[in-house]
Amino acid sequence: MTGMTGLTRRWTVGVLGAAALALSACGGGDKEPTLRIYNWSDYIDPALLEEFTKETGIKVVYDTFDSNEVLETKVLTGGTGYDIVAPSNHNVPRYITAKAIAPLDFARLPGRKNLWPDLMQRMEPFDPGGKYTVPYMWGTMGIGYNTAEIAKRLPGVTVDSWDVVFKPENLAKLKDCGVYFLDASEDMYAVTLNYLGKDPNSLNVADYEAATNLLVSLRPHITKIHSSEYINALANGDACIAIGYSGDILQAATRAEEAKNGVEISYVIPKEGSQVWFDVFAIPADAPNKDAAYKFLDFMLRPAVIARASNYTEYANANLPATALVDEELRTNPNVYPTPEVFSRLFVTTTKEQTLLEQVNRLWTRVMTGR
Ligand code: N2P
Repeated sequence: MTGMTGLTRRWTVGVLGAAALALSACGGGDKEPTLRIYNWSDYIDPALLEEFTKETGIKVVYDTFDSNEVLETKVLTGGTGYDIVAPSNHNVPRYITAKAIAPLDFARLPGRKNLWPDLMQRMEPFDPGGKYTVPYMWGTMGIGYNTAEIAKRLPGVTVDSWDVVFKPENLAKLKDCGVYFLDASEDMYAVTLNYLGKDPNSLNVADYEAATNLLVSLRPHITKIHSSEYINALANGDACIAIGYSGDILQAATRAEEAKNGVEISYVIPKEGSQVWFDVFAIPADAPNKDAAYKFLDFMLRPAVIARASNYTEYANANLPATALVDEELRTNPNVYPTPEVFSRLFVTTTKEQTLLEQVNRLWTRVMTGR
């Protein structure tokens, strides 16, 4: 990790490592081809980037974001300088309409044959024929919690319902041990609307107002609304409950285990149902190094490579032959590779018009400020 600007974190992987960085800092190393990736935080095994660099001689500059809202604003504006970006399914149609991402040349992606037909089918409404995107990881939204701390505060309660986080009287009892919600308006409204018995893909602003009223009433009990800090907060005991993304919460559990700090974190997809999402790689229309982007996409399409990415991130990937290569514990975990029963409770977020999103984002400001 070599630097950080705002919400963006940066790693640089050069062919000659530190020496190359020093050279480029004084203007001597600028000749080497560079691939600039903008991906979600905690979403790749850094060793894979090093291997890609070793194999291709392409230096990787790797920046991270932690919400679709941040990514979309940048990519739709253009001129990001990135060669690879990673939006979620429901954002993709807006990128395509805005011509912000480039159609893919399939001839340059022989590894596409490994993509899981079922996953491609699920992406069909967002990117028909997979013309613009290559699915990367997919997962769910749910609740991550510290089993001991929740048992102390909500004795006898099985954490299997959104009631635990969406009933103000429950959340009030958890406030003292740390409560984190995602700062991701579309994702958060989807699960809140679903909890309220409304269409999680409602196009009706009044439904979003009702969801906002609930979230604002919970705000005094929420420690922090943030989309990536909850991993460490759960792992080190600063948070006892979080609404988050499946693999992130599994990573929190792993970090706590590795730290041997006595913290045990569990993940649940609540019984009322939740969102399943699919993150994809795309090449911005104005990407400076499309050649490097294709090389990277095809590298990530190798079953052995993407299986390692899953083992590290604890998210399912979209590569069929890779499944057998994913750690058994992960590929048999229904929270990672959902069974048909779990799948029947999941919904997919649809693409909304910009005008509705603007109204929704204004309402989200009320949630953030608690007013
Ligand atoms: C990775 C979170 C990705 C999930 N930290 C959201 N699509």
